[in-house]
Amino acid sequence: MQENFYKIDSILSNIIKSYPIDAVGYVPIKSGHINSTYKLIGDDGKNFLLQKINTYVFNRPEELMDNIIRVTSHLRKKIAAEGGDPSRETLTVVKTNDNKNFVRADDDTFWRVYNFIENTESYDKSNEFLFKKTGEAFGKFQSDLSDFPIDTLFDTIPDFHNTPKRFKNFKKSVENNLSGRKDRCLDEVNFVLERENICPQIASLISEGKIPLRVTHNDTKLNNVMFDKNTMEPVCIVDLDTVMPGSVLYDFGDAVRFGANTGAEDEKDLDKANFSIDLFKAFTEGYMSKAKESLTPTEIEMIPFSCILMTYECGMRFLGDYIDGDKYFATSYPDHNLVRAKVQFRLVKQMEENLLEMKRIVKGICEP
Ligand code: GN1
Ligand code: MG
Repeated sequence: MQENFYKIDSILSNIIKSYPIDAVGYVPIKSGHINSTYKLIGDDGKNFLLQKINTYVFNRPEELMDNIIRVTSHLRKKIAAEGGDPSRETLTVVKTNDNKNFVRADDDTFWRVYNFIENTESYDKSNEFLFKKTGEAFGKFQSDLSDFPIDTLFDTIPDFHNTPKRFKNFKKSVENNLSGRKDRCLDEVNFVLERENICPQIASLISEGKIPLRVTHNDTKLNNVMFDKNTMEPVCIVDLDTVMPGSVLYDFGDAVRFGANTGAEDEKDLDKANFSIDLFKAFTEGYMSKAKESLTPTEIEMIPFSCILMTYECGMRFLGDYIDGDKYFATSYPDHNLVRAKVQFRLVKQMEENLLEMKRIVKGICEP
């Protein structure tokens, strides 16, 4: 059955004319806080995904596309060798009529098109089944890329998960108080400042060479995994914009931040947003079943802490953006970033209380 769609407007039509695509309409896809995404409805039943890249956030879009092409080519070979379907199990960038991977429009906006992966769905709300499968998907992603030549990747957003640097920027935001909102979130500001000592704990392991740089996804949210609607198996990991050299701890910690939360990332009723140790266990089991062999003992040891740090870092980014006046993350209402930050800090607190149990679980799974 054909879904309801809008007629292609002049802006989109101006982009689509650079592609060998005939679209009869589009459906806006509203997940994601950064880019704008549209499903293009093809006149012959073949659909596409069109995205306008936010160049305030991604100011080197050519490099970003180069990373995506390299990583998806590598994955395509792995998937084919395992007898999988590369056109479904990783993203396929559609070339323009003059064989480019993107379009830069006259107004300097930057666009790209992917094949649409049919009969799949992503989830914003976690459960143990989905989250264990998500762990398997990201574990496999990590292990499929473990032999990727990391030096060929651009650092498209330098210091993306450099928490000490994020902390410095946060302090600047508080000092400048551009929005004048600082007084409305003093408790949350103090929550961040009190934890300065945790900021360098992963960054220093990297700079001291105690943990390796790997190809990391850097945005391992549950809703960046597409599941087959019929089999409920994970099919494809999407949103490869932040694929860069990084630590596996970023990917593990960020996945738990989002998926081990019993509520939404922006849950207004804080009582509903709780860290679930069962969800943490489910993800760890799934992830380790695919990636355990490729991790070092130090990485494994730091996994529980990484969840605290990545959740804290994300909360600090939401709060910093709230104080800056919502310049970075898309928001739907004035306090949206503050609500997001409050959820993250509640999770941080609960993870701190559960740290010993998290360590016990990781140990049980990795050293049975
Ligand atoms: C942003 O747009 P989206 O949802 O893919 C952000 C991530 C955050 C995430 C929080 C480039 O990702 O770092 O963790 O929001 N992406 C960028 O939901 O900053
Ligand atoms: Mg993203």
